[in-house]
Amino acid sequence: MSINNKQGFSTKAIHAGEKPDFREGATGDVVVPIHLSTTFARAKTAVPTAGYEYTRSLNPTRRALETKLAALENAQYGLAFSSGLSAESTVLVALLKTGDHIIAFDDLYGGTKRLFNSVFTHYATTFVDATDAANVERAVQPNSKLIWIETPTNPLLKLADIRAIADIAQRHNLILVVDNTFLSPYFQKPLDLGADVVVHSTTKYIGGHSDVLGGAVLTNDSGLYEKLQYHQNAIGAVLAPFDSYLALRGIKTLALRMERHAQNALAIAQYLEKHPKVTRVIYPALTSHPQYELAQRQTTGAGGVLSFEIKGEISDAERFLESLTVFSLAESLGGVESLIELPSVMTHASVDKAVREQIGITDTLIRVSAGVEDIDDLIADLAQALN
Ligand code: P1T
Repeated sequence: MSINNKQGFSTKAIHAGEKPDFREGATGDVVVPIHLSTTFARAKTAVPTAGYEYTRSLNPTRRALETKLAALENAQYGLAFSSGLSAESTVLVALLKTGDHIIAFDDLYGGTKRLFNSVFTHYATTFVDATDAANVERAVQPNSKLIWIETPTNPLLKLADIRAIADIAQRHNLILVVDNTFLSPYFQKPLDLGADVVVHSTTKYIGGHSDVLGGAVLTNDSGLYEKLQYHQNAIGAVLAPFDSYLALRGIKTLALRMERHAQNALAIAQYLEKHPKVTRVIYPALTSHPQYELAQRQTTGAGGVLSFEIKGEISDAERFLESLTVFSLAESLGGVESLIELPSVMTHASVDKAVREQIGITDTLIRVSAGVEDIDDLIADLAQALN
């Protein structure tokens, strides 16, 4: 992968991986073509053409996306997958063996928790409150191999100190994996802070338009990359060429979108904080967030997701959600349109109720993904539904 890490974020977002091809017979496309061919012919039996043999192993459109994503995360290596969960599964298969121990943040996307609890049961996972890095170190066992965190977490926007946890990982020879879906590389670069592997659901901010599922894995470690790339091909949960194109198209405006998402999220958080029917607002850019200082230090912006609780019962939360007209009541996040959901019933229904309550996902906790619409329309919609 040829990556110029001296360029600015948006320059890389637009140009990395998409150099016009001026070789004889090429057309100089400014946008990388969608290479739909599943197989690539060769002139000499032993020599694949330009390294391409079969699309599961390597595809030019997917490779352009992998190069672009790597450039944005300051990584040497990138791999693209068919979904965030298939990216995560490939990491877990590639880097661990039966009996290995994982230390994971106790607040994670419900589907990620389900992988640890119900799919990768041949590994042992200890869930800890990683807002305090000491809890991570206390959970280390002789068979520990990997630490898995999201920061901010889904849906409680708790933060983990990536640098502090990277130091723990290094001391104990563990691999630190950070799910950077919520902030995207525009607001946070975990590899620069000492993480070994970054994973993404590119379905969210990277795709940005709620029209393409995808996942990615980024690293600077050639040994880890070799194992990951081997398993990307061996398992085969790769991103399709057309979907790679959609993700490439989305990324070009990532910086513009993230600025607006964060601006809208802050305005919504500030509005809700003053509303008498709202009991709690969680957003890392609010000074009321318990880890406001860490957010300021570790990230360059708080992203587009916030959570809040309204007064009353679950039925009040449902009535509020069903009264909205600009926000869509839907799972997912990171698209240009504002989405809102009830984690206890929707995204985190697969987490046991007792565990949900212990970590703070109450029945009336509502998660907002602020889109890039006009803020006055978003606030007016929240106001009418609250009233
Ligand atoms: O949906 P998929 O592309 O497979 O990505 C899974 C995933 C991984 N990591 C995080 C932090 C996520 O938020 C997700 C998916 N999350 C939702 C669908 C959601 O509504 O929270």
